[in-house]
Amino acid sequence: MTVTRNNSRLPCGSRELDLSRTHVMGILNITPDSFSDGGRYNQRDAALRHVEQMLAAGATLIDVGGESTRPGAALVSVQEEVDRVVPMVEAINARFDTVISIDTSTPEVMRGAAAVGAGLINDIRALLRPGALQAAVDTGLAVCLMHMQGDPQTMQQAPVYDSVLEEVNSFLELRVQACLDAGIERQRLVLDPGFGFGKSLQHNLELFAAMRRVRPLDLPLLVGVSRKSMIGQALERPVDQRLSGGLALATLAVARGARIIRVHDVAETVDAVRMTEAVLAAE
Ligand code: 9MG
Repeated sequence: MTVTRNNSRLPCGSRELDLSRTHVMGILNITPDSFSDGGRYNQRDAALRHVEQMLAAGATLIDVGGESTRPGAALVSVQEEVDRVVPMVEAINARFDTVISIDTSTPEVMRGAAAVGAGLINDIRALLRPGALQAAVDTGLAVCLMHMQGDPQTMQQAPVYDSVLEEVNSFLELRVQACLDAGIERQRLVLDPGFGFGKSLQHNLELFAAMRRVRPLDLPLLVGVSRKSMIGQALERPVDQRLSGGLALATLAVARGARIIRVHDVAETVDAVRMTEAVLAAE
């Protein structure tokens, strides 16, 4: 099997990612139940310790999110999301030299986080919220455009596709074109098939198997499957027993050319990614 290694670089604000190798993105959720041992300052210290551990384990990006994207999750107000995410990005940027990604669809969060050191906008809604596309243009940051059918409140109720691969590709092509038309350079874009976002187990498996053909404009791919229900359903495992399934999928994603793997379990995934790349390099 031949995996094409393109040597492109992804400009992420004042930093850059070398996409000739695979990067592990560590997940940092800043929701009230994430570091619940007291007030906001205690939470910030605990979150920063978590960031430090993920970077020591080999993460090269940290994805900071202030709103849960799990199926059925409640929306938070714009002000609450800004208050959760922006000070955290500022604190990470002051202490660590890493690319900071913001998991948000909210223009105010994009602008606020860009001003204090974020490098990448990771938007599960592909910049479709009013004002989000213009905010991404104005910040000059890299952007990850993800496919989702429906919205997080209802997306898993009864997802239907004629062809999941074709629909994901068509949607991503349209969103890439909207970005290019608005003035976002191709070099700043990353794509994500959106595993678990409005997709049944069968849709997720088909899409994963066909990942090499998710290639509008041959842009780099980000893949997020860590602890997701597709692993739970395939293996009949609760959320705290999905690591092995996640590592298998991370390995398969690297072999299929993914450039960024978004995970909770950084140390284990970094080993799986490095081992896979060592074998691919010897091919
Ligand atoms: C925020 N978030 C949760 N799951 C995700 C996934 O699969 N991809 C991306 N880009 N973001 C995600």
